[in-house]
Amino acid sequence: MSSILSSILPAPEDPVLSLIFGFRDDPSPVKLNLGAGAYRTEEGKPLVLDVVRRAEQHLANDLSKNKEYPPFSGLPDFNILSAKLILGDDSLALKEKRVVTVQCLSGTGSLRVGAEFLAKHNQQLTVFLPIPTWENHLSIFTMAGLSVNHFRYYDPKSRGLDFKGLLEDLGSAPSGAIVVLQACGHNPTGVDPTLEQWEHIRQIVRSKGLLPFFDSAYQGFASGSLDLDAQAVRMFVADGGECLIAQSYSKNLGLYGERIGALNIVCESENVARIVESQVILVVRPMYLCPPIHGASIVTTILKDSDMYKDWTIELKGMADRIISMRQQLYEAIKARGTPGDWSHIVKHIGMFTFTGLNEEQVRFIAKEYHIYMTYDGRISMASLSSNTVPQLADAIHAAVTRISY
Ligand code: KET
Repeated sequence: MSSILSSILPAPEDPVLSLIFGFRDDPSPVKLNLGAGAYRTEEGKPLVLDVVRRAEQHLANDLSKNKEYPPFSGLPDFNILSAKLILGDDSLALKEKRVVTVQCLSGTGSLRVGAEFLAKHNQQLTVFLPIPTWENHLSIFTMAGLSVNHFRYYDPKSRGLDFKGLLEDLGSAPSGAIVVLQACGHNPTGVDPTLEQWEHIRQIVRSKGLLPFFDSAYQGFASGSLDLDAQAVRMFVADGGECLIAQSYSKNLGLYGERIGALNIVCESENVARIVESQVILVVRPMYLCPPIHGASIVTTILKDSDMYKDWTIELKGMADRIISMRQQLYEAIKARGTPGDWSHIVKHIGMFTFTGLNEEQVRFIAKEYHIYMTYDGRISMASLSSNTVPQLADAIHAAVTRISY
């Protein structure tokens, strides 16, 4: 009998997986994984937020809850509360019922549903991604059938924003093209535009008739404030134009494995929104019928209850502040070692990640000699560091920079 499956070629080696395997197979007791974008406590452990535990207990005790299918677009209360969280309680677009919100499988699922919807309905099938960006963006938009183009974002020299390059590239994008913008805490660089720069970006996006698609994976995780981290999105929504927003609760509520998020599509009128919603459901239904309810029930319980909501904002600020303090500690530890180069970008960057500026050879050296693992582009997750591990990383960076050309 001929085999169909045995002739399949293996997938190309994934750099992230080889990093994970390298870490897994390293027998060193001091090994440290800074590659994964997941929050860790000072003790290096995953964190389940207290408020999440309370919400789960509340749900377990509520015997009126059942396990019926939700609507294709997810739990209605979850959708309304999520839209308010990103757009603000007093959002005019929400009052005018111009926003379609669909509960999706976290940020990734929201991006994918949005990309599939656009591939079917947008006239212009080109999407512009920042250089660099979260590597999964490329696969998500390509697999949905859109053709991917890029715009300049990060300047390796200044380790900051290539603002001029960004404006030039968006300025020459074809009208109707989709532009992916990370709402805050840019992954992998840690570099966000200032509010003033966002305003320029907004003007160019609107004057060229581009369609902004925000990826909001880190709301509250960057500055510690849910409202401050939503400012860029709200600026675009306030001008009355169209946009898409993919929301994730993986990081800000630590619900990584619950796969809970939402896609918001801001339309020009209530009528258009109704039609858009009917079409988004046609994307969702043949893919997974409807989303799972547990994660959405946790989020809804917290967003509905003012005490729980308040407690969440305190825990969230605690996580963001710990990350910010890791930045300061790492910067000072590197400075104390007299490591060559300017390392101030570590404290200037924001959010979960920092682009250290280390090259691939240095990253491999650090893994081999210091048992610290990061992605080959030199990205480290600040959220996986602790006061105990900062000296180990500072030693490793110092050795890599002084021994291998920088
Ligand atoms: N957008 C960005 C920018 C992002 O960094 C992630 C995850 C996501 C969306 C999707 O997350 P979700 O859990 O689907 O809501 N980033 C981390 C996860 C990963 O790639 O493994 C990371 O970069 O490490």
